[in-house]
Amino acid sequence: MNKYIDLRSDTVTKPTPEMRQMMIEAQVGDDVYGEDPTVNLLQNRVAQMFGKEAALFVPSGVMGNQICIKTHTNPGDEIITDVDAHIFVYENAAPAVLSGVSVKTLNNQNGVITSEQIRDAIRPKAYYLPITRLICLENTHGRSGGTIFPIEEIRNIHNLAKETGIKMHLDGARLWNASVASGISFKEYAKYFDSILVCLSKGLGAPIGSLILGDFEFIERARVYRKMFGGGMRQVGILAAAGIYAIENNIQRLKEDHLKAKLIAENLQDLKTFDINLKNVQTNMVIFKIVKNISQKEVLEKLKDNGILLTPEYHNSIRAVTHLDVTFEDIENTIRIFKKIFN
Ligand code: TLP
Repeated sequence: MNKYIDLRSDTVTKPTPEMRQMMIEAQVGDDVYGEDPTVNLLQNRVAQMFGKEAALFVPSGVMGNQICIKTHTNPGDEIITDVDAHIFVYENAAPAVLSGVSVKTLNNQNGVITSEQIRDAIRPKAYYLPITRLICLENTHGRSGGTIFPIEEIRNIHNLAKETGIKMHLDGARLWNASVASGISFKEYAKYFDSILVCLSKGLGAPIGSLILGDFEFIERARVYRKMFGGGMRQVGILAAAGIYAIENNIQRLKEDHLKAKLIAENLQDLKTFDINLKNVQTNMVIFKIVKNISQKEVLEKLKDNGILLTPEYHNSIRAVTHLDVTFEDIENTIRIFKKIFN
């Protein structure tokens, strides 16, 4: 079988032999009793990296986001996020189903919503209005092509949140990428949020696993909802070990993924079939907007026939994501094949 160059997502990476070795050697215990030493080690390490009191290992990014929303809110509350946020678009309306909250969505510019927009969106206090309880930001922002949320605007939003008593959650599935690209530390990003989700199973190359971060009290309450949502896991140190390997070895190398995305974008920007916004290529994604009379489906099929996999995106676009399992040679081939098929 021919190997595809799989640029659909950084979630497609497979654990390396070194990572698997750490998984084999992991010490384990029953994590529902809090007795898995490897899970505890991972949680402590990541909490420290982000300057937070505590962390909780969860199976997926979606579960982590939804546990945080549940922990922050009461049924009938409202949360604010942007119209393209993963929490709103790709999580099966879970805030409505699992937390009973409404989602007020704001238009974004390259993934950014501003403190002014949010101020306008906060509900006044009246018994017949939902209570605005939580602001959710996403960094990097997936649907904008991995763009970095500017720290200045995070600070402005944080000030507004403090002033109005509203909590802040960060979907930081790819916060690693934002930090490596911007040079802003995890701690600096983290200090503005009451809860943070980070994923080990994206650019860091672990097969599974995310963590939520917050203060002790928040994480203790979150633990209840992790169990309620079916996320209580047992001898899961074998998975946490992959996470420890990932944070020890695969963070700084994200720079390479970012370089690969830039190479794709810069080399293909002259093709007339697509419009690529180079300014938005800030981390490991490239969005190709189709501007010629060819359907998204046809573009994806042609690429697949030539051994390249990409995903459809909204606004008649397609998305390429670079990651650990694509080599520089794969990138060269991708550029060559694009140039061969499209003009
Ligand atoms: N994103 C996936 C798809 O669901 C779109 C991808 O391929 O990019 N937050 C963000 C910002 C994400 O991009 C994702 C996954 C999640 C949360 C959910 O993580 P998982 O898949 O672990 O539940």
